[in-house]
Amino acid sequence: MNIVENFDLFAPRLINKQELLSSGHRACSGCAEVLAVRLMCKALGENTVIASATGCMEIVSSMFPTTAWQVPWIHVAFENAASVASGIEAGLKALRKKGRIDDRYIKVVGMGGDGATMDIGFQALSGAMERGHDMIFVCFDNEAYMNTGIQRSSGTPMGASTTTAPAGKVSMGQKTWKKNMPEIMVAHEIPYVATVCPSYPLDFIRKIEKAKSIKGPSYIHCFSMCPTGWRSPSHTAVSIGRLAVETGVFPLFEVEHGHYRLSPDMPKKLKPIKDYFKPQGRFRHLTPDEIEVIQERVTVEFRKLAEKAKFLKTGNE
Ligand SMILES: Cc1ncc(C[n+]2csc(CCOP(=O)(O)OP(=O)(O)O)c2C)c(N)n1
Ligand code: SF4
Ligand SMILES: [Mg+2]
Repeated sequence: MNIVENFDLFAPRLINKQELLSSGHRACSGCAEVLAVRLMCKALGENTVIASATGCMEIVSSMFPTTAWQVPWIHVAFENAASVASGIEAGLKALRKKGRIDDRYIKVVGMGGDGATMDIGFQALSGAMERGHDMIFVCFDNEAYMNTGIQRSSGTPMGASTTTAPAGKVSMGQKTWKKNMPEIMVAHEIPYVATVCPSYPLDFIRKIEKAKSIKGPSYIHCFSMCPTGWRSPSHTAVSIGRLAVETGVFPLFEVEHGHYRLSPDMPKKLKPIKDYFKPQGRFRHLTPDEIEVIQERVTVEFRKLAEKAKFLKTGNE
């Protein structure tokens, strides 16, 4: 059997060919966030209901009277995607109990951008996770309020230039460190937390499938490169995602019932963050001293994470 036949035989088992977010949407060219949503849908499959906060992924996919969604999908307010998802989950449970729907397992998913998840929808998400709903929440983090014009959020990294944290003579851009959302979710003691990046599609799909298989709440934090807001050419989305992982800026890991595991895709030795900054216009203004301060922080944070993962391996360090 030649390689091509092999590929045909095994590829469908790796990635579902069915597109549940169909083409014809209006995302910018090279948008990694919409690629991530496609991968998520492939991993979730048809028996899924999605509640989506307003944001880029809603704007580009549901221009009236059209929709790109091939699964039941509801657009809700900026603040309450997690509340609506938890309500749908409770509703499905009640209908099943009354025998009004069949026994098919339906996964409920809430999704939002970094603004909808880490800032304005944070309270709703915290409540849904704490109440223990059988749902997944996915944050598509493109590190700013993109669809309204690249305003900074608590997901914007230190030193990035945005329209409301512009770099200039008196400012280096964003002056605060990025909120560590995955750790905040781990502190909720939910069964599963993971980070994903569409530049690593198999790792991405495996983690969504795992979240789907878990009864109870899961949280997925997705690195979502945005060529428009990050001032980078549209062909760089996948390579910048790889650089984020290779430099430790966005480590790939999962936390299952409190146990940390680094993804096998994580390199043994991290690249310097200047490699990650270089192709992005939003970091163009940073001085070597400023880059050094950020590098130090990334190194320390990655060490902390690696220590937690090591603890799992050896059990009692
Ligand atoms: C309460 C409220 N405030 C502001 C808005 C306007 N608004 C809609 S989407 C959005 C930005 C969304 O940012 P994010 O969640 O990061 O998603 P992105 O567009 O970056 O994908 C804003 C400010 C709104 N719809 N509701
Ligand atoms: S602004 Fe960014 S996240 Fe939004 S559709 Fe365009 S590339 Fe994607
Ligand atoms: Mg955003």
